[in-house]
Amino acid sequence: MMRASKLAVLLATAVFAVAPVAALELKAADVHPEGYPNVVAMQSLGKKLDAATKGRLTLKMFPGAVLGDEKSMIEQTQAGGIDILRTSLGPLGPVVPEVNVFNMPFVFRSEAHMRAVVDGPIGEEILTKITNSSANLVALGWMDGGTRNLYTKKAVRKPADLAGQKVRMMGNPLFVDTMNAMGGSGISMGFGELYSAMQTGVVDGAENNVPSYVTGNHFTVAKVYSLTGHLIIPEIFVFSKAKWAKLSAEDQTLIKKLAREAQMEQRQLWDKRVTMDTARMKASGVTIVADVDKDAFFKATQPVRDKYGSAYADLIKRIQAVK
Ligand code: GTR
Repeated sequence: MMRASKLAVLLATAVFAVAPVAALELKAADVHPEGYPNVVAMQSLGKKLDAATKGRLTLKMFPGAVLGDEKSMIEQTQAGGIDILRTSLGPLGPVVPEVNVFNMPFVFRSEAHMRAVVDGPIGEEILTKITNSSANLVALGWMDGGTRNLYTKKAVRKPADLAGQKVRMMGNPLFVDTMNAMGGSGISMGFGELYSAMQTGVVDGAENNVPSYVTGNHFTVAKVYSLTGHLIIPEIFVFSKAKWAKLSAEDQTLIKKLAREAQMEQRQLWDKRVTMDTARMKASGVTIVADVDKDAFFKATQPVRDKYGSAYADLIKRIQAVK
């Protein structure tokens, strides 16, 4: 006769073998609305995940900041309320200070330089730093955030043009310091509050890439877009560490693979979107100021790079060495 313990093991194995693996719907979030390149790329990751796991893992997107501003969404992801978040690296700086190297003014020479850095070993290294930090996040990949330029009601060609202008910056002291060094007065607030803050004159303007300037309707209020190019900030998508730990190693590998694909897909969508939105802002009468003295802004912001970059001098040298 079979021993009772052996029977129990067999029964348990049988139950395990037939029990369906619980389906899991991952909650994804973005401050941008439906149709924005980052949102589309994340939804595409979700569709591939659904297909690869035959519906066991799915993704539900909460776009348009319905779950709050970026700072709050980062906190929700740390706490496990959001599973995947696409955020600018900007507001992640106060949580994981090492990422501030990428947030410094003029640290990248161009968007092509930024892409080469995030696609290579340094990009991987920063993702690992985030994952290994105490932030409770697993960093999965990068997205493109283009080049941030200044927009107010006046043309900005040199630091003196910013005198007395209140400019909204993302929530990270580094950015307030950057705007102050550039000659303006930096005010930190959430992206969602910005449109009405500009309308009511709480701020005179802000700075962002073309798709955000257009999607946020900011181009209807601050109609002069000056190509200061002071920040080229990559965006990132991160996973809640608590939820990540519940996934099998195979699922984790699959998600990492799809994350890399999303990184490349978003880039194609991004380039198209920049072209489309540039045409849109021109058609609606925005003045684009191209003859900006970028060298003057570079020099003016040196104290910011000294303050935030001195601890990472080697890393900065390696970034600069990337072709
Ligand atoms: C955008 C970025 C958002 C958000 C926003 C901002 O370029 O895609 O994630 O950070 O800027 O200025 O708050």
